[in-house]
Amino acid sequence: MNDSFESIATVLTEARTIALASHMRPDGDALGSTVALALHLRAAGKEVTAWNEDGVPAKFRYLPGCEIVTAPPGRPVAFDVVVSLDNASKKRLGTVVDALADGARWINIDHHVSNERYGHLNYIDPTAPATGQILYEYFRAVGAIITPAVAGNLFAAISTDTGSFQYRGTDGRTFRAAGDLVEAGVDVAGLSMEMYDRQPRRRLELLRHALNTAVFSCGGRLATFCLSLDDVARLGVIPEDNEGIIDHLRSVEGVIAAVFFEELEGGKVRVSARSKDMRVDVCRVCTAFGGGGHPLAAGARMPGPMDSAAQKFTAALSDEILKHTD
Ligand SMILES: [Mn+2]
Repeated sequence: MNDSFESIATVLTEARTIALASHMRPDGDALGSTVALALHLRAAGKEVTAWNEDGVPAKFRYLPGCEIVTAPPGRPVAFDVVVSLDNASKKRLGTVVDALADGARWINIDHHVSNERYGHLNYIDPTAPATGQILYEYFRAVGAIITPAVAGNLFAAISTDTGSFQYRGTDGRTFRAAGDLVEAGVDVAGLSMEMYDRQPRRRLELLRHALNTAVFSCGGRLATFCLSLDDVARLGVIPEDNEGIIDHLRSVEGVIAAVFFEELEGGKVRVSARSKDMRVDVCRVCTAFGGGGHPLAAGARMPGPMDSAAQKFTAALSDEILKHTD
């Protein structure tokens, strides 16, 4: 099913101009993977362009070499090859898609089980805990030199996508990669400080609000939280502050699934869902609403208003919980 690392390497070697792209509202895995591959391809003499709809949010500026990633231009540009990273479907690239002229060969490297295999070459490994893990294995397979900067980006990608090496899917393979990356020059304490111990104060205000307004239902097994545009304005939060807030609800004893509903400009509602029980598959529920992701971490965008979206999603997820747990 997957194309080989060798065939991917061949296509990249033959290309002169290469564009890298990852999903909108990027996380550490999307950006760390993008920057790592960009540095590798630049060192190989390629003309590399790396885009994300949101550029590099401030909280990820610690990624070494991240200034290589910019927001896309408003008109299409032609490339020999496009590499899409950590991105389950083309539409999740957002405005980056409009900046990519037709005619490029697409390489799709990802670990989302819901990946739509939209590349000419696809390498999808849902057993990998992060796209950064796949890239690490790719670099090893093709004999690439892993510089300290590449190692830092891959380590950050794996660390953030595994909840700092805690989530299911974190196994010996993950730690072997991490150990190897540390030996390649990662400053673990320094990088971890940047990733986890430099939260802006306004994020704490958001957390305070979330804890004050969270709703527990389904016999305490489901925790939900809504963030309206009014809340966003009042608290002064920006989209990148939202990541990880849901984990505080998920971490409560007895809670099996947690959901975060966020009202977006334009009337849509962004849904982020987490589960900590393999029997409760939030990807299945999100897919029913046009989204996707992983069994234990998934998302969707639903039509508003927020109250009705939250009600519909909560009902579907409650069904999933009641059907599969006792
Ligand atoms: Mn990922």
